[in-house]
Amino acid sequence: MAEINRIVILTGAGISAESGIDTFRSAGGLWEQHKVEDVATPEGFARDPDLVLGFYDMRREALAKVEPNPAHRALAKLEAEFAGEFLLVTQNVDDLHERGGSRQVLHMHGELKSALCTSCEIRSPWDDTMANRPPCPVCQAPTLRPDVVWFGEMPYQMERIYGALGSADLFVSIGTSGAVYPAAGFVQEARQSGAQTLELNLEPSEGTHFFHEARHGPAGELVPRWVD
Ligand code: BJW
Repeated sequence: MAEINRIVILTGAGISAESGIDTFRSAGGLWEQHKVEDVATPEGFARDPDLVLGFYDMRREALAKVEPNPAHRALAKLEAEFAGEFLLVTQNVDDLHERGGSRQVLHMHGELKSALCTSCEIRSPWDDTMANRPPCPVCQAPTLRPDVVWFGEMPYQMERIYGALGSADLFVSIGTSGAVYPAAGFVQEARQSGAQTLELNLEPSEGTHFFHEARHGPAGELVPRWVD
């Protein structure tokens, strides 16, 4: 293989599964427990904000009880040791990459621990006081929402991501079903630009045939083995 100078990694819910965070589409996953149109669309939030806020409160409480696993730590080690350009893009709203030691993480679907004001568009931390549903700390409007990307909304920092995919030598997708766009299309974007592409997932994803190579098994085993 040619020399690798630029790596883009994409992670999904599967990388946090062994830490004890529910994935979305597995049996018993979040979309079996909740209707996606009720809790992960702007229309659902407009209809019943309390239901949606409760769903994200529950996810935040679950996050407080878990720890990063060897897959998160292996990616932090790769970032620290790799001399070239490295971009870690996650679809996850948890903070397990950061707690596992990653320094730069691009959260394309937002973050559980962040609030977004729909009036002034300022972000603020989602801390314990938020259980009382306070107004925006900056403009005082009662218009705070979870700072996450729902269906029909534009994921964050797409220009930066497509820029990195356009010059990547290696694209690695970890723990994602390939069911949600635009992330599901990153492999084709990277391939078109000449990158080698690798899938590391429990099972073949929906887009597994787009990858040059696919390895299947638990991320907690596959990722450290690949990094070492
Ligand atoms: C393990 C494991 C272990 C288990 N080890 N692996 C075509 C083009 C563009 C858009 C569309 C399109 N067709 C339709 C759309 C619209 C829509 C979409 O994709 N719909 C699909 C259902 C078809 N997309 C959107 O609306 C997006 N916005 C958008 O497209 O804007 C316009 C635009 C166009 C073009 C360019 C740019 C913009 C927004 C999508 C927002 C998704 N939001 C959510 C919720 C976020 C907040 C929250 O967390 O609550 O994001 S939905 C949910 O799915 C969440 C996830 O990030 C996302 C992906 O899920 P993920 O991570 O893949 O999880 P799972 O459960 O699906 O898979 C887990 C995998 O892990 C499985 O394969 C397991 O096997 C594996 N696994 N254990 C390794 N131990």
